[in-house]
Amino acid sequence: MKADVGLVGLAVMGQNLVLNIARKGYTVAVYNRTAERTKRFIEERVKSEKIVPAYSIEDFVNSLSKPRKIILMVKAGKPVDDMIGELLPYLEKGDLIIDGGNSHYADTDRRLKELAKEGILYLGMGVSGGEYGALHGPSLMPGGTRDAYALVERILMDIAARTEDGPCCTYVGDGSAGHFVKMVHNGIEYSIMQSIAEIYDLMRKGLNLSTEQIGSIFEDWNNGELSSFLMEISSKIMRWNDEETGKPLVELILDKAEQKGTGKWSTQAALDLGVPTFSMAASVFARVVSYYKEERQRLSKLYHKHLTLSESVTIEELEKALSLAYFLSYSQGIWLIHEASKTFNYGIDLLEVLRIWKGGCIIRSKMLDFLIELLKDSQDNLTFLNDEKAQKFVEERLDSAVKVSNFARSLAIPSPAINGCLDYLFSLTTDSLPANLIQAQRDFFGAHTFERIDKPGTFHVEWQPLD
Ligand code: NBP
Repeated sequence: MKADVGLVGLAVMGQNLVLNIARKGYTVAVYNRTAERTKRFIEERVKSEKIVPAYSIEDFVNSLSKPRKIILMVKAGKPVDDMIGELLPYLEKGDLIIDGGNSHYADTDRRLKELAKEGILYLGMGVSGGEYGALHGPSLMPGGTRDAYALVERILMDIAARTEDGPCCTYVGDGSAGHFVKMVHNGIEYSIMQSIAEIYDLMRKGLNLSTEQIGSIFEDWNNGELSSFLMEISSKIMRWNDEETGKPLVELILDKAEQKGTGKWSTQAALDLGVPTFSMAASVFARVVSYYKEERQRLSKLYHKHLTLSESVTIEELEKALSLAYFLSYSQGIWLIHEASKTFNYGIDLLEVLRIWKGGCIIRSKMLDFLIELLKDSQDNLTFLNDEKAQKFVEERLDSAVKVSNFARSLAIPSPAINGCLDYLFSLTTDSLPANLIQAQRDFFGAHTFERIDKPGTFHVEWQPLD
């Protein structure tokens, strides 16, 4: 009997996704570039006959029922092109390749076009939820043609996470829509993670709370409006003690944050599309600067920041500040997705995007229900801010967020994500910005012209004699 679906790439994500698919009753053929990894997987984790290993591309492709459906879970970038190149000679028109990795959306568009010429269907699918999600139900963000999606809709719906609103999978849109949405999902993730990290930093350095105490507070918060996957894991991390030393492990972890690129790509896309994702960009830079550990160590001995301490903050104020940061992180991301959908004709339904983020994925949170409510009220409320309920929500938390920001500033504790969120909000809700001076400066040195507020037209002034 032929397999229903094939999967290439048996690292963390691939293995768990295969087990998930097989548990849902499908037969899966598996292949990995390094045969040893396939053997180990079969020996150590596979108990079901529904998972069939293949040790050559030809055997793998031949073991699949037609039209063939092949999920790639290999490292993003060249490995995806390499695998497609190896598969192509054995595929037939109408077969489907699904790239489930974190590919850059421009690569997905290129591959879609190249494969369409060969008659091969292609989906770029965001998969969120890490290894646990892959095994127990991820949030799936497939994009490409509807024909291609129709071939695998049932399987994807079956393996996705479920909430009371249905499976966390939807046809996201045309072209690279799925990978774009997954990329921005990760951009939001960067902003929320950084905001949580900043609050933790303030709690330990500003309020002198122990890691244990911070863990209890995070646990409490996870039962309230901050209820979310990232809050839940942060509370667990705070309570995790190192076996060897008995100390909280988090305090023993080197403060150099790694990144794989999706936050940077989101920021690059935001710059290209003209969307002011202040805190997303700041969170990428926060990871970048963390990497300069030796430089930071040297300079920290040189600079003694004798600042005037601002009024301290309460736990409730920290909670409100973080809640506002969550809200504004989603706001930036949804706006960015909307702008991309317009520019690239993705045809994305933002309500569906919010819905499929409710389960399985890293940025799942209780707040998504509130955002869905706001967007349902007015479909063009892309920042969520154009709504009385949102206005009330923001105003109830703003004082606290500003107090938190001031407290952090006065202690010289960096808080780029929280400040990025505040600058995003303040900039968007300020009628008069100092961009008038920027325009005057541009006209002064470059004759770039300006508009006026008191009459129509384009103006230029000879600010200084040329000779
Ligand atoms: P990795 O991103 O670490 O990739 C390892 C896999 O890629 C192995 O199967 C490896 O085969 C294969 N591979 C490489 Br590397 N180069 C190859 C090539 N030239 N040809 C064929 N195969 C090649 O694995 P992962 O962490 O499971 O992630 C898979 C994808 O899912 C990535 O795009 C990742 O960004 C994305 N993703 C990961 C997570 C997560 O939590 N890890 C979450 C969501 C999405 P080998 O065994 O022969 O070296």
